Amino acid sequence: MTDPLTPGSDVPSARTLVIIPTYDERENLPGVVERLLTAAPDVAVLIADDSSPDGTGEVADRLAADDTRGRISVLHRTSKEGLGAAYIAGFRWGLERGYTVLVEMDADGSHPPERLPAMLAAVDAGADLAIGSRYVPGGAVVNWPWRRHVISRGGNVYSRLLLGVGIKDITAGYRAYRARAIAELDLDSIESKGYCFQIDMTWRLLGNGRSVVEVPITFTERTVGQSKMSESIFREAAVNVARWGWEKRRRQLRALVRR
Ligand SMILES: Nc1nc2c(ncn2[C@@H]2O[C@H](COP(=O)(O)OP(=O)(O)OP(=O)(O)O)[C@@H](O)[C@H]2O)c(=O)[nH]1
Ligand SMILES: [Mg+2]
Repeated sequence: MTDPLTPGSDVPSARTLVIIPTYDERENLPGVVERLLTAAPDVAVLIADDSSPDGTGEVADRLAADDTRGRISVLHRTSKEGLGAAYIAGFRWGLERGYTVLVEMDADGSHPPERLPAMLAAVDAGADLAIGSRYVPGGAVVNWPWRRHVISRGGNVYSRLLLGVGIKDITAGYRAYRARAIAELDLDSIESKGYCFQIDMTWRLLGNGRSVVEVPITFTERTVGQSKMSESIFREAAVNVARWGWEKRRRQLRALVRR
C-alpha cells in the first residue's frame, strides 16, 4: 500500500541500503559517498570498514556525523576478513533493520553511483538481482591494462562455460539485490572471500529460481589507493567455480540415471 506522505514508498527501492566495504580507502571514500548521495539522495549508506590502518574508519565516522539527514552508518569490524565477510555482515545489518533492497558498491570509484537509479529501477520492475554489468551492450571498462581485461573476460567465459549460465558479467561487484532473495540464503555457509563471493551469490540466487538482469555500466579503474586483487583471490574463484560446475553436472547425471 502506498504511504501518502512518501511518494513511491510502495516500491522496494524506497528502503535501499548501499553497503560500501572499505580497506584503506581514506582518499576515495568521501568522493564516492558524495557522488552516491547526489545521484540517489534517499538511500541509506553503510560503510563496512575492517579497521583500515590508514584511518578510513575515522573518515567514515566523520562523514556519518556530518550528514545532517543521518543517512550514513559505519560498521567497524575488528580485522581484515575479505570482501565477502564484510558484505555478509552488512547484509545482516540491513536485513535486521528492514531494508528491502541491499546494494553492493566499491569505495574506489570504479562503480558509478550515477547508474544506481537504473539498477534500482530494474529491481522495482521485478528483478531479484540487478548486476551493474561491463559486458552487455552499453557497458564498458576504462583504464585497465590488457592483463586485467584478459583476467576479467577469461573469468567470465570460464564461469559461463562451467556453470552453464548466460550472465555476461558474473564477477561484477556492483549489484542491487531484493533483500528477500538474500534473506532466504544460509549466509553462514558462504565462505567465498574475494570476487568469487560475487559468483557464489549469483549461483545461489539462480539455484533458488531468482531472476537476474544486467544493467550496463562504465567501470573505471581506481586512480588512488591499492587494489586488493591477489593470486589467492583468483585461485579461490577458479577452484570453486570448477567444483560448483562439477556438482551441477553430477546432479544432472544422477537425475538421468534414475529416470
Ligand atoms: N571491509 C573490507 N573491504 C575490503 C576488503 N578487501 C577489499 N575491500 C574493499 O572492497 C572494494 C573492492 O576492492 P578492490 O581492491 O577495489 O578490489 P577489486 O575492485 O576487485 O580490484 P581492482 O579492480 O584492482 O581495484 C574496495 O572498496 C575495497 O576497499 C576487506 O578485506 N575488507
Ligand atoms: Mg576496485
